[in-house]
Amino acid sequence: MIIGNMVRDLKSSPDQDPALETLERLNPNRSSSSPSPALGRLGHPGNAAFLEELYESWKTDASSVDPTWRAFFEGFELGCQLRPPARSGAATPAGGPNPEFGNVLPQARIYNLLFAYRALGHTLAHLDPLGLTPEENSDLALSTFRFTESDLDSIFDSGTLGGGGPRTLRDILTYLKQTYCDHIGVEFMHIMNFAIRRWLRDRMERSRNQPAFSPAQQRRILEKVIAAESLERFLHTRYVGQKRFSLEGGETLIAVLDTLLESCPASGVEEVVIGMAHRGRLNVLVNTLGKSRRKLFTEFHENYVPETVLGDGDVKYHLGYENEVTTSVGKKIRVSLAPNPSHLEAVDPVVEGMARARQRHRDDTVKREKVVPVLIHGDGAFIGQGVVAETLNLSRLEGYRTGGTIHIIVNNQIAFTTLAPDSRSTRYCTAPGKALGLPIFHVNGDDPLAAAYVIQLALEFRQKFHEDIILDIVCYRRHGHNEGDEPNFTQPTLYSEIDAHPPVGRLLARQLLDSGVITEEQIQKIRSQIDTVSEDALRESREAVTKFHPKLHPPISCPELLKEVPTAVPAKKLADLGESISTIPSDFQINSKIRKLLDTRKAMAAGKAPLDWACAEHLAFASLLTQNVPIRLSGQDSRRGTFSQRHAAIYDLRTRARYIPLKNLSKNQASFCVYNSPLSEAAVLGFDYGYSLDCPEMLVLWEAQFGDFANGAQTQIDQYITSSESKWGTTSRLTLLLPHGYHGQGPEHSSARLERFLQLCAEDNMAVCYPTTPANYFHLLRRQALRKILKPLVVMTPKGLLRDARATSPVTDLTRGSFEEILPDSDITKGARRVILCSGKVFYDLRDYRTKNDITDTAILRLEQIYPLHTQKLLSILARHSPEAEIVWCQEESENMGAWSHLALKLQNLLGKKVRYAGRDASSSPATGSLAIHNLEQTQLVQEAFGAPASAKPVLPKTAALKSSQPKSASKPKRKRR
Ligand SMILES: Cc1ncc(C[n+]2csc(CCOP(=O)(O)OP(=O)(O)O)c2C)c(N)n1
Ligand SMILES: [Mg+2]
Repeated sequence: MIIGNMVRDLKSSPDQDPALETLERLNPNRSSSSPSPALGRLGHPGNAAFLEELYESWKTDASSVDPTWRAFFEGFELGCQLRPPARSGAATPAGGPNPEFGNVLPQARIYNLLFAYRALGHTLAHLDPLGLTPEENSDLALSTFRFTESDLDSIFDSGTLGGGGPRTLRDILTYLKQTYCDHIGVEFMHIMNFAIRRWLRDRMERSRNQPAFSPAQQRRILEKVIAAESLERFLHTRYVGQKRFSLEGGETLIAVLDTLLESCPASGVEEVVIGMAHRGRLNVLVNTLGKSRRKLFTEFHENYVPETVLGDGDVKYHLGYENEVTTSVGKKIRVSLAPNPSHLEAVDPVVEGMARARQRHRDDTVKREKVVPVLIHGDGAFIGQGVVAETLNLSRLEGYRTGGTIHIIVNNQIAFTTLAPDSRSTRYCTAPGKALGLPIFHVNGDDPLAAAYVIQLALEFRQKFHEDIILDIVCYRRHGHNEGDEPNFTQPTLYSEIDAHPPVGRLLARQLLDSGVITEEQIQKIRSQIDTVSEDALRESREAVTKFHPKLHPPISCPELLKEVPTAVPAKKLADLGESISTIPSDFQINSKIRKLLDTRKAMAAGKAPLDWACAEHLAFASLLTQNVPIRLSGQDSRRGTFSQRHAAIYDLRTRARYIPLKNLSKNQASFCVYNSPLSEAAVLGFDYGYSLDCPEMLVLWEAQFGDFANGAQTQIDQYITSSESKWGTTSRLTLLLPHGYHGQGPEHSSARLERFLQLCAEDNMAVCYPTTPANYFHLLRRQALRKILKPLVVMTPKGLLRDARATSPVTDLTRGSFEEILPDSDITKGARRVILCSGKVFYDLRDYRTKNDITDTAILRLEQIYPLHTQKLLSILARHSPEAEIVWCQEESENMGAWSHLALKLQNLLGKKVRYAGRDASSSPATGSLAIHNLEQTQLVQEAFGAPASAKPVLPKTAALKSSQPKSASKPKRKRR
């Protein structure tokens, strides 16, 4: 019955974890996903009896129960025998006894104590180099567990603590404090996976979270800290006032990264991909990646002109770098630092994509243990930027996993001039990691050995569980935000403390001197060696710089962008591919509508029915895959397609087993990866961009649900996709599929903001296309995959046209020709007296109007590629028509949107005459919410393109309403359709 009571005690506690503590002990092999039958029973009323049965059995024959039960009963008996005396009336410290523990046996309260320290010990940890000893946490006070000082020498079963066994309460507390309240504070009890929690607990308690480096390792760690300090000091004195975003106060980072690289060979890691922001970047480049000091100092010189970047270049603390680093045991580790823009944390998903691509190249797509992504964050940015949460959310998803990222936060406890109370609503800046159930280690930045210990543990954890982990280095910032910034304006008291605080290198040197690990002479030698290297490099860089002659580079241009790429596919091949993409295993039961769709696809590919968009896309993909071009397509609901058009994945009706025809074309085909992405734009687009950088052989496509949602990833578009070639010389063939087109569905579903992409076009940085036929889309996709040059492609893709009979192609258009940047008019081929230029969907409305109204003097040309504009082709097509022909630009987007503002001046300069605009008026929101108004507007703009007189235009209800509300005195009423 005693045991029965105890289980009841445990169950009666509102805090279930002490019970879990017991349960964990009872069966350490239990994982959260597969509860053991025995523990399953413990959750039921019969569990006390069950325990007693076991207890009896153990008493009769100890070997009749498994070893963990044996340990439990031994401990339990011990606990009962050594039951402490009843409580005296000792005074209770702050917080007072927890009434919940009123009737709980002392041994059970010990388990509660263990649990409490594991969960909350970090609140007492000494984490802040500038801070005082943390205050008492009443939740951890002895009295809370109904113990007093007089219990300290009583012996209890110490549960799972460091291997368990009997210990005095005093020893238990010391053990817990050393492990959880010293220079490492750890949050891990929120992790719901028991196996992980247990592993962490045992790993930490075994070592009491105390580093145990050999003397040589300790000296190496000190050397790294000194190297970090000395580089900063050198730059500070030689380049006074120049921005470098000093690492001072956080130099421990360099020791941590070194320890990480040193630990790689034994963990099977061959490559590390790092993403980081400004802070300490120069230091990481030199002291981690081995970039030469000479090169760095050269970049500081005022005459410096980037050698490798053709265009505008970027500031030195944004540049990327890649190198092979040799560890102390002579093993080589590939280390790269991704270029990053100023926009904090934008680099995160890019690094994840790069890492995944590199894993692919190293044939590491299952365990993902050879390539490790490392993201270094600032405290302000980690909690503040949404892309952090988006990136964390990618970490366990099939299409985006990288086997675990090591996050390191250089937590200098300030963001520019902003302190934590204005920066976050959480205790720690690491809080986003908690949502994912990640282990979070906070470490005092003044203890590089502790931080190095944690990074070793982090790598071990990552390699074992393939999950993200966070190391938060709590440090400070020695100077202002940058070196020209005066921190005393805003943080005078903090900075007087920082001014008085000894550098971390000095503290560690003192510690190692005291423990006899190093001598003063050795330390001096390290310092002087590093300084000599810097001095030599400075001299060399000054010599190198005299050879620089600043000159302006011509803009990048890429005439190949307009070169024809053969993309046709023979009819027989298409028919065969059509067969493959519509064949499903015989034991698959599929939806009858899908069956019909596949049959239609087969007929289309065989030339028996006109091709639609989805079929053309499938055939483009299939033909590329069988030409050995791998494809990755990711986006929200991309497997089916937002408009239920693609159906790249087919599901069995009974089992939901998935079949992807494009993966099953032939034995030797390239891989086809299609993923439904999470509901994120910034992280997913960033990821796919990063992937495309390091997988240039692959056609990587990112698809927006509707084109306008791409603006959630505007940072990735502005800072990476469109400008990275100019800034960093990085190129990519990433393709963006952005559903676009006005169908009267309202402001939010009409526009992919074509104008934004066109505004970003310069120096042949990318192609922006708005194809009108499935055939041209087919050729466009193939061109993008097959041509050698790497340029991003932005495609306005259809919505309504997906099922519009007008927008189909004969299969013969796939078997000949190539992508047409400009489609001439196939009906009015010459002599037109008016030429309407347009792009995309509005073409069909224009053509219908012309047919309906029997107009024979107007040609309609389609700019299928708006950038770069094929001006020669355009001029030669226009030359077939009357030289006096009126040229009209017609678009369905509002005047301040679409392609008009990009093209107006360009066309006028090219043609030497004005181009008339026919389209919606400028508007603040892209489209009307009313279908009726949309239809009226659409009719009107088409009429206008054909020169219909203004009086013939229908009067819109909205216009009338606007007019009546205008004050009488208003001059000429402005036409306003929206
Ligand atoms: C998205 C974004 N917003 C604002 C800034 C301007 N900015 C540059 S550094 C910085 C402070 C960053 O603080 P933290 O993340 O703690 O890094 P620290 O500089 O302290 O290392 C700010 C606000 C930026 N670079 N990016
Ligand atoms: Mg900071």
